[in-house]
Amino acid sequence: MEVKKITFQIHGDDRGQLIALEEFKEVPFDIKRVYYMYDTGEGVRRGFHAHKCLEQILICIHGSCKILLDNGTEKEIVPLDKPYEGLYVSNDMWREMYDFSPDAVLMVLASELYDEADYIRDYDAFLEYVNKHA
Ligand code: T46
Repeated sequence: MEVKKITFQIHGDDRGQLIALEEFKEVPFDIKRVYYMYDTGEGVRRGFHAHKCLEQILICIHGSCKILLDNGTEKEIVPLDKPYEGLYVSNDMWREMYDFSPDAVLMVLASELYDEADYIRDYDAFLEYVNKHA
């Protein structure tokens, strides 16, 4: 499976570092929504779903976590621990997020507004969906 990590340009100077993200530049889609998770409890695993029509960039802007990506055939574990690195996650990809450090802040840029109907939360239904759309 091809994992798409994007390294963002760091605008650093003697005051510190700054990352700027613009749609269709660093981020390959129209950014319609931003959300982030923090204070994730020890041992917690989140996600356990795929999307029918959603592109996202996951950035661990503080601390660290791991992302499991599963396209129905292959699985890949991607560690995220750099505020200047984004993980592109397409639709049709089962995802789980885990191993959050206590200080982790996982920020997500999304191509669509929140829509519960876009979620596939059952793993067998996900496999059926990807096989049908292969
Ligand atoms: C994804 C992974 C990486 C909203 O009201 N609006 C939102 O935009 C989102 C993302 C969530 N919510 C509500 C829905 C639930 O009541 O927040 C609650 C927690 O959401 P959820 O259980 O879906 O969170 P995760 O961490 O399992 O998954 C999230 C995204 O939902 C999902 O699209 O790809 O992060």
